[in-house]
Amino acid sequence: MMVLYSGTTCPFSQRCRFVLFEKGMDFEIRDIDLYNKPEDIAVMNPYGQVPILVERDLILYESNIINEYIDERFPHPQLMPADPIMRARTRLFLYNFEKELFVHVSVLENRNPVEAKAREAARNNIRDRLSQLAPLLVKNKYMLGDEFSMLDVAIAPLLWRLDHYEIELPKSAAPIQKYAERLFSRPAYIESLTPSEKVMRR
Ligand SMILES: N[C@@H](CCC(=O)N[C@@H](CS)C(=O)NCC(=O)O)C(=O)O
Repeated sequence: MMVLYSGTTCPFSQRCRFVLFEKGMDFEIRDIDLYNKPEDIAVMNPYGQVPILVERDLILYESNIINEYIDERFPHPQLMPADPIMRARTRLFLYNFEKELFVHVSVLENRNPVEAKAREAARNNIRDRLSQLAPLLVKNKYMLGDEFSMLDVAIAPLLWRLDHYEIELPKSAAPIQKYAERLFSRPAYIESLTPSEKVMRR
């Protein structure tokens, strides 16, 4: 059985919980206290971070890598596009998300004190980048069109945390809010939430 080591408020861990519940297979989630990390975390992941997925002698870290593995291991419903060109584009998009959005999420998630100025810059960057994505979601139901995909999984935990991070989107980003509600109403999304995440959003 797959075991996911997960942070109860970690957006990257939530991505993996979301995929596990979408697939509806057997797995175990082990909550890790990030303020008091068990020693085996550093043994399994040289960067000392969660999420980590363990299946027999396979140990994986990095949420997107874990999620692609789960998607290939349990192909239904398929979350990466079947077509190689679309799959490559999706990977590129995932990479862009990390470089342009989640690098700033990591600043806001940092447990060591980060300067207020740096936190404010992170919030502004996230707000601006999300606003740029809004036009895409006027006509698209999901990031890639009609089909729910790994891109939606990757971004959902950030959209859930906007209030929590004190990020206010401009009115022009209304399509993002509607899109977010669509993601949040998925049964697997609701199941993926920990009690600490449930209270992040009013
Ligand atoms: N790029 C990683 C980021 C994971 C990450 O930043 N995890 C944080 C919690 S949200 C963590 O484990 N922090 C513990 C630490 O750095 O000591 C991924 O996608 O999995």
